[in-house]
Amino acid sequence: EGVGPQDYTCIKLKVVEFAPETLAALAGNKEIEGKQIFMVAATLRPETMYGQTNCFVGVDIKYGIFKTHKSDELFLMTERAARNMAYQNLSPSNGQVVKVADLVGRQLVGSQVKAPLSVYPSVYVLPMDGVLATKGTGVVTSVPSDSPDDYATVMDLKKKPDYYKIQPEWIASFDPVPIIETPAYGNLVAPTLCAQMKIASQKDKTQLALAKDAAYKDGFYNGIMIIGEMAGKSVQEAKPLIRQLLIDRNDAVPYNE
Ligand code: A2H
Repeated sequence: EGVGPQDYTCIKLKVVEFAPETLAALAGNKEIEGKQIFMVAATLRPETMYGQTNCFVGVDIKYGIFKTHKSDELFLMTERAARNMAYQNLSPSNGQVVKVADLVGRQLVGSQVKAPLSVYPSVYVLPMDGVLATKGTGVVTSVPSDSPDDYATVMDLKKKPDYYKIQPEWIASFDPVPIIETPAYGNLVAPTLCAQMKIASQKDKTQLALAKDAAYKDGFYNGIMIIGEMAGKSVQEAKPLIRQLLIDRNDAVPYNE
């Protein structure tokens, strides 16, 4: 965990189709009938959401579906996040946590969600080893163009779909999207850094920590948006504007921990 409070943007990825395993786990559950269910992903880089290619869960992490401040919307995330949200006006009443279903990450893999701003109309839920149950919501939205962790994981999944128990087509045609241009690493910062640093897998933790640092600094201080509503603006300028745009469209909520 970081040293101080972290200001996240929680992106609402609307479930468009649950995987058969999820549906089996939810069979007969009356509480979810007629409700919109969102997988909620905490990010520090809302300006990168144009480049979402999938959503990550930890296969052994326990998730729940929770009532929210809106009667027709349910959030899928860890119970820990639901408890924090209950004190940030994101639950039915202050401090109240209402869980309507229990799920395990592996049951969610293969589900399809709509990722706001993404160039892909819908994306798949896939497994990532390093998702922490103790940070954010336990759901990570994946932007392989700008996050070395996401790119390295996507490479693993493309190389070994059987090992990760996924269908190749859940990721094969979802290429990283150029969304930010930087002088040092071009318009695909994470793939460029991973190639330069010979990072081949999400297991290369030491190298990935260095790449993450370099990508974050170059993207934030020197990046220019090359896609979407803020194209032409610097990342520093675009970040709060895109965050607000997502919140105004009901596609995100502010969240701190
Ligand atoms: B970021 P910090 Cl493009 N477990 O979003 C592991 N990682 C998690 C997580 C969890 N439970 N919850 C959030 N994260 C990731 C975008 C992004 C992110 C880009 C580049 C860098 C980056 C797309 N993924 O983060 O420890 C989320 O990934 C690198 C810092 O609180 C979130 O932002 O600093 C970031 O880690 C939060 O990490």
